[in-house]
Amino acid sequence: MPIGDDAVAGNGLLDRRLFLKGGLVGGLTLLSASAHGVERRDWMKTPGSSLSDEGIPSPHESHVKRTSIRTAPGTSGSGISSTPHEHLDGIITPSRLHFERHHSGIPEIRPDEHRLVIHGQVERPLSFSLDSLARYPTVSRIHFLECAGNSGALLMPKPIQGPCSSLHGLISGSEWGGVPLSSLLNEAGVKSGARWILAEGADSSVMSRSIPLDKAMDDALVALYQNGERLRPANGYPMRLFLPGWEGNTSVKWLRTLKVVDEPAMTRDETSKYTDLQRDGSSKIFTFEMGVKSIITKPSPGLQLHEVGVYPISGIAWSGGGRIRRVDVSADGGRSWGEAALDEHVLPKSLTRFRIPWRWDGGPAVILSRATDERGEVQPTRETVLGARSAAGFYHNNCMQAWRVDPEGTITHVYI
Ligand SMILES: Nc1nc2c(c(=O)[nH]1)N[C@H]1C(S)=C(S)[C@@H](COP(=O)(O)O)O[C@H]1N2
Ligand SMILES: [Mo]
Repeated sequence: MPIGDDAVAGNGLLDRRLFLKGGLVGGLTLLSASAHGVERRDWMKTPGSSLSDEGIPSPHESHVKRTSIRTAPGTSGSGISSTPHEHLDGIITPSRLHFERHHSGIPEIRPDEHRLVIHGQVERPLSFSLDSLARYPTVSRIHFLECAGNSGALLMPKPIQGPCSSLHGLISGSEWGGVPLSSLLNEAGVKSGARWILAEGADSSVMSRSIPLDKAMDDALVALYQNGERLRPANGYPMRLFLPGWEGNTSVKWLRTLKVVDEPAMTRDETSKYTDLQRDGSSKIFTFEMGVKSIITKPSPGLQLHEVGVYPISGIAWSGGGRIRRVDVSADGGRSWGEAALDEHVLPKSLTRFRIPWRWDGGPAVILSRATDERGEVQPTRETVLGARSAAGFYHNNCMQAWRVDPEGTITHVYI
């Protein structure tokens, strides 16, 4: 193994192409002389269990669950649950592990009684049942959904310790299927002069957001499907607005009305919440697009390195502005960088999986990743993000995340 020659950056980062050549961890998987593993195990000696009408994960994977469930005092349904990225791979989050954010729990909607109404400044107000909506031309697209509060903990004065999901679990990736909103708006006939749409959900918080008409006519969907099946109740059943690349809050779940209007309605979730407080006391408002960002999911806190040797570093990168162009990784706290390999599916406004091999020599290391999107936007440092912001703000943080690997192989969250 010509590891010395294959170094691309300091402290053991190796050429991403080594993964393609194979043989990197050969020493671990060499078949021993006793050929352990070839003998017939007990599960080969009797027929297996029966068929079932629903697939469930192996009981040996039962620890892979949504994590960090936190609710507002006095409620059981207003809060968050997080995607366990430290246990996942690829770019699609299984629906059962998609993060949740509810402002007043999950409504139990009877689909045959639910309607989507488009009204306000339109030529023809329309009301859709689930069945009538399903007859419109449908598309499916792979996109991330990220809460604006994701990674907000990194703006706290001291690094908060916890698994990757407790810091960055409010992002997930899915294939979303549904009707382009533009076709419904065209049918309703938007009157000239109208510029915004007020979207309202059917939960008891009646969550509402004002959406610029341009976005609604661009790539917005009324989503009915997630990862090939009907939306799950937690994610908006029977229908939700889905705005690719924009803060999760704008993707109004349990969508019931779209009112075409002249001006934003200045709802609670676009004034007192989801705005970015600045040091001078002003607030940035309507900062919809999620910035270019990446996190290393493996190795990460809670996972443990054992013997010295080669490990894959792997993570996810995404940008609300389009495709990921490249991801660089450092194993020496940002002094030197090596370019990671990107998995085959590099899609706009979608999670992109990156990987790079790393030879851990048993010494301390600080690993971090830095994404660049197709517009050339580069993931910023924590200092840059903090910039002019008030310390009280925590939304829309896309700063780089550093993990420290100590000589015992345990991993902690550090600021660099
Ligand atoms: N009606 C309604 N829509 C909503 C919410 C809500 O509480 N009610 N939460 C919003 C927030 S803050 C986010 S981040 C996303 C979360 O979507 P998910 O639960 O499917 O992950 O839904 C958004 N849409
Ligand atoms: Mo959110």
